Amino acid sequence: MKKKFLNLGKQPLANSFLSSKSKSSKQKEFFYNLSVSFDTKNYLVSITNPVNPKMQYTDKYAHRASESKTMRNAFKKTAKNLRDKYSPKLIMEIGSNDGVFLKNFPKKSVIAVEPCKNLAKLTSKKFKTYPYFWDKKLAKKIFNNQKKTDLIFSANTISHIPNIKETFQSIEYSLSENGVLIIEDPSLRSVIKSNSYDQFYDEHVYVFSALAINNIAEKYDLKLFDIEEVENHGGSLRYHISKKKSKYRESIRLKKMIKIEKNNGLNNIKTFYNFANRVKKSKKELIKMLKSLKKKNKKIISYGATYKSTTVFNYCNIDNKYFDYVTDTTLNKQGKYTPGKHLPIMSPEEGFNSSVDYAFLGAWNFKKEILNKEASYIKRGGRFITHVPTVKILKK
Ligand code: DWN
Repeated sequence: MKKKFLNLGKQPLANSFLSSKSKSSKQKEFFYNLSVSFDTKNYLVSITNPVNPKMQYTDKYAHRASESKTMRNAFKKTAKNLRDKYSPKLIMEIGSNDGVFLKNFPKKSVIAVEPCKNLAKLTSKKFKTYPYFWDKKLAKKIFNNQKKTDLIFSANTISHIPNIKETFQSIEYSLSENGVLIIEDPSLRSVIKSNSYDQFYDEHVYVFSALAINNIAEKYDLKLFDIEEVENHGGSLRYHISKKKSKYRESIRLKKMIKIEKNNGLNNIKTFYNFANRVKKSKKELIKMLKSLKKKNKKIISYGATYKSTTVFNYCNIDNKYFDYVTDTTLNKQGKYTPGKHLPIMSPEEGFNSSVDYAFLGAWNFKKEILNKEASYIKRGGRFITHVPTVKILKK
């Protein structure tokens, strides 16, 4: 039974960055009601009413996974680890974005699946790319006449697909006998622990836990046999899944993780009601802090036009009363406006200058990288604000 525990109000699509033309157009921006539920039977946390993926993964998809050094390095390391551990001959990635992971493998041994046509166009110059949504039809198209794959990788994508049944059935069809599916997504335990409610937005239909993935895999000819905790995106889990009859056995670290999650109450609705109370408190504290800084005439901007920020800005009602603009390194976000609150986005070269007193860390998941990069800003007295895990001004 699904129980709703968090209401984040009316939200626009996180990828719906507006051009000046669309901002001034009479056509109304699309908003939906963002609430989050917990399934008391399989422990799956999901958005209560997901949006149609065709509205989300268009040829105007803005996010480029290669944009941070942290992620470029993380994907390189993951590719090496997977090569060493599984020696795959054929690797398929579901949601290959700009190819940041697959570029670490020989071109001929990879298959990319990417429904956003602009991204698929980018990678099709480098390797075989299917510009479609991952479903049964596509799995049959790829694997009807060819050997099944021994490694399917999918980072920050499986959590984005509402139809979990078809997703897993199509994976089951595509995997070889001892083939392995690797899923990596933000972990529910990290989200709860760090109060990062902005991990909930239209694209994050699910925030997975080991408990939930274990229950889901069980329903198909699949089993979760191993798990890794990784730092990516504020704390993620990397799930290792195979066919039920594969040679792989359940690892000790998986048993430990299941125990830890139970101890942290990820199988108990009360945990989520408590989380929802902390989210409300976080909103109040952030607004209080921003109001007090504006009273002192401080200039505040936001650093990183993240999809996560869409949730924060629209839930906390943060507009140009508080933030002058947002800076982002992604070329195709620059010159546009943030979804819902319409804050202008500019390049760091243009906007991150000596006039800035405070910068809200929209990309808090890259705190280390950003604080390193912006050491001179901090040295001259500029400060970063974060809401994760609590609302505060970072000293250094
Ligand atoms: O799951 C998803 C994650 C992985 O990526 C997608 N649904 C969409 C997207 O979400 P996000 O926008 O919240 O992800 P990031 O990776 O936190 O976005 C960081 C943004 O900040 C990028 O637009 C790049 C920008 N950035 C910057 O301007 N300066 C990043 C760094 C590190 C910087 O120094």
